[in-house]
Amino acid sequence: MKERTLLFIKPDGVRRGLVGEVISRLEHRGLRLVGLKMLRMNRDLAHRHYEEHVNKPFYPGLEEFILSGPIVAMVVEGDDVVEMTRTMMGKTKHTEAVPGTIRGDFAFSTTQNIIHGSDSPARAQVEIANFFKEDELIG
Ligand code: IDP
Ligand code: MG
Repeated sequence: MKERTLLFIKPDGVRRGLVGEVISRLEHRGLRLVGLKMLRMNRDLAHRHYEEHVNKPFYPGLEEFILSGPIVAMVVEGDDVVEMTRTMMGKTKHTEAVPGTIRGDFAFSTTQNIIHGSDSPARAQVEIANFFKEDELIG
């Protein structure tokens, strides 16, 4: 079923010049970009985005990292895109991410793992609204 998801290239991916590489993989897989922007997250947005993690021990380090530089946020559309992009991203932990996935090819840290992707269609709707206004998405 056609759906949308929220992805962003984290500050490590931007610093390491992996923006084009990541977007290429998504485009080559047949996914359609419907929104794209570079921005710096702030504390408020970080809290809203990572609300399920704010009380976890790793959150302070995650927040410091995610605010450490610009990110490139995008909305992509395709059939079953949430599950498909999670597969393309690979596992959260760098030690478990399989080669061929984005994290498996580029990540060498659990926190600094190149890319975020929504983990369910319901969560995607919330996250898209956190980052994009309706008129920034090209139907
Ligand atoms: P996900 O990004 O694969 O959905 P989540 O469990 O939702 O993974 O965690 C969000 C982000 O928080 C991860 O991508 C990673 O940057 C960071 N993170 C998650 N678990 C840990 C951890 O155990 N130590 C350090 N950072 C973590
Ligand atoms: Mg997650």
